[in-house]
Amino acid sequence: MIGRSLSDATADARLRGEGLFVADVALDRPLHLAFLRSPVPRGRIAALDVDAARDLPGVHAVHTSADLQGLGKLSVNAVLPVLRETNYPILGGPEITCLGQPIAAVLADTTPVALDALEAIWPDIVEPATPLDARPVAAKTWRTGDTAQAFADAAHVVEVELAHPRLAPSPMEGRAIAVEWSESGLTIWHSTQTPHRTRSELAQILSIKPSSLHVIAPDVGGAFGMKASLYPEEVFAVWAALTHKRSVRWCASRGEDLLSATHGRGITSRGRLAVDAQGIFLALEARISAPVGPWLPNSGLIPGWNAARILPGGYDIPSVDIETEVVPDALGVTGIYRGAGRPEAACLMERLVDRAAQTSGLDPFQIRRRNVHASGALPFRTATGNLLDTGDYPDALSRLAAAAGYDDLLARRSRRREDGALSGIGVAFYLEPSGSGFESACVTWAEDGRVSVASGSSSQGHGRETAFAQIAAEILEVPFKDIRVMQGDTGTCPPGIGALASRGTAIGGSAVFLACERLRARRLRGAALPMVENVRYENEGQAWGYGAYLVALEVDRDTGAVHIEQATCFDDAGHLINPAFVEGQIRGGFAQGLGEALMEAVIHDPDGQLLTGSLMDYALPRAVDLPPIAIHKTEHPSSMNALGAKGVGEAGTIGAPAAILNAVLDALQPLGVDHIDMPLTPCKIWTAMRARETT
Ligand code: SMO
Repeated sequence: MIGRSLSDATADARLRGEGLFVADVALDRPLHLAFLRSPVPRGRIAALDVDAARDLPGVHAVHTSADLQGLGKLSVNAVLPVLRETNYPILGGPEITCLGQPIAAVLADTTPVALDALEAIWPDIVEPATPLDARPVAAKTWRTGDTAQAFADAAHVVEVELAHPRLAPSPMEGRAIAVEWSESGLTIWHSTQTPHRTRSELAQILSIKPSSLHVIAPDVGGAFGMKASLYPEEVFAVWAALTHKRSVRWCASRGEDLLSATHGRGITSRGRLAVDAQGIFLALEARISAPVGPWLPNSGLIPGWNAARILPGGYDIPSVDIETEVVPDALGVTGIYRGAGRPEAACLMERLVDRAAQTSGLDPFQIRRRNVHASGALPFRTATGNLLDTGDYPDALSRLAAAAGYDDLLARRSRRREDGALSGIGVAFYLEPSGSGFESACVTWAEDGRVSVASGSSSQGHGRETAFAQIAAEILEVPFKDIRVMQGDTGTCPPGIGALASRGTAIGGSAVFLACERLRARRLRGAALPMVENVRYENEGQAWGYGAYLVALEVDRDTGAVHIEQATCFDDAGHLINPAFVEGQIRGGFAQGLGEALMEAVIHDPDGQLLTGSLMDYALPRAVDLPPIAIHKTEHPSSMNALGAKGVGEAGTIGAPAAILNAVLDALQPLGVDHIDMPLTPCKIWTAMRARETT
């Protein structure tokens, strides 16, 4: 069963509209929730008159920040040293610290009534009392070797500076929470990646017992990092249910999510690479700056950490000097978004490598093969402390070149260029560390031979239930149809961290695997059914997926439009449980990576107003925007977890932007255009071409 491309057993029901999402959960006479949001990034509320709203028929209550004093704070994964505390305001006021921050909340019999009531609230917002505290909230430096000497000795030094726009993760289902109140406790349906964390964080913030909370992540319509942490609006919904002893529901609109759900990326990075006369890398210097809003989601420090510590990627560079800083702004809260710093690390490194290739007169494949860790060099501890576990990096590059037909592509590019076309080829090598820590599984083998697998990991539509059933079917030699997988429910599933950081199969799957192995061993020793095994599994370290992508494209001289003609992926996701799911992850990740490279950007005007408040303005890629994607794989099992799996959920979002960026700049190289920041829209490309033509 392991290694077979079964289709997702849960997909059919969702496709037919038979799924259960938070908006579908039946509640008894719930109060519906709507938030008045700050129209400015920063300010002070001089007056906030809610009486008229409170008096409207159908309005049950209106709350402001004064009602929510003394609550606890969200915990933060301190992957970087934290330099100062941040707050976790549930409702903003009197100080407003962020655009779109909720400053008043209406609870009403229906959503339309709640929304109407917002119109009856008139906030008087004046200049903020204090300026934005722009001191970094976290920072770290990594230094090894004599970087200054290496730069002094270098035959060439190349430099790159990149400004990544902020991106809106935009899962199909927005943020949503439904809270059922009863005397004995709350049942909470939450569209989340981390149901157990929802329970523990709510208990901590609201000072209540975790045992009084039952959290269910039902069908979750995508998340991409945006639903890995609790939002103030969601804490408010639970607080309101407790306060009013009523059930409460909140489902964010698309506009609310674009404005106030976490944004990803937004990082700026600078790098310098020292290269010797043979094109060997000597030293890397990098400076990363990651924006954060006024409060930190659980994983709020991850992007700034990953964007730095994943450098220098898969390359063997003896000296590094890398600094990262996480710096506040008031444009909106940022957090993890599929890739979470990995794409930023890949883009910086891969641009530097292409520049170095140009300067050294080497082919992009040649310079990469010369500088990645040699075959047989892994495991390898990098200067930033990462243990690259398994793989063959030069082999991945060679096999990508062969699979893509690189020599033919080079010949075609030459012909096209002779004809005056702007033809480009881009290559990128990437690393994808998957998460660390624990996940758990409780596997029950019943007397009738059926098996139930309760996992602490959760799913958001990526087929976890099917993959875990494949593991159990393989180890226990039980028919696939006799296996039931439960996840996403704190009432029926053992603890877990959840579905993020490409950890589900590597860690959650390993817990299932080990529980099944123990059951099998007991059975072979003659034990009778029923049997139960509980496993809490902690991996030995991160599994490092990697790969190399190639993109061939043409830029239209007249319009600046990019037409991708070929996309070839070569990935190592370790031991594969379900190859079709792996390819689905790569394809979906590639689509999001293409969106990042070519079209997506959260844009604010100079006053801090959001200009991309709807999907008419924020450009998500559509099916017609995607080229055919050829996916090739290899399997070097990870040594870091029981299954030997590596994450692949983020591969496409890491490899695609770097490869597309390199390909577009390769196409524009004959014009002398050597830098454009993403997204590479026709307008930006056209403007850059024109600037060259007129100078
Ligand atoms: S950005 Mo992912 O959900 O760790």
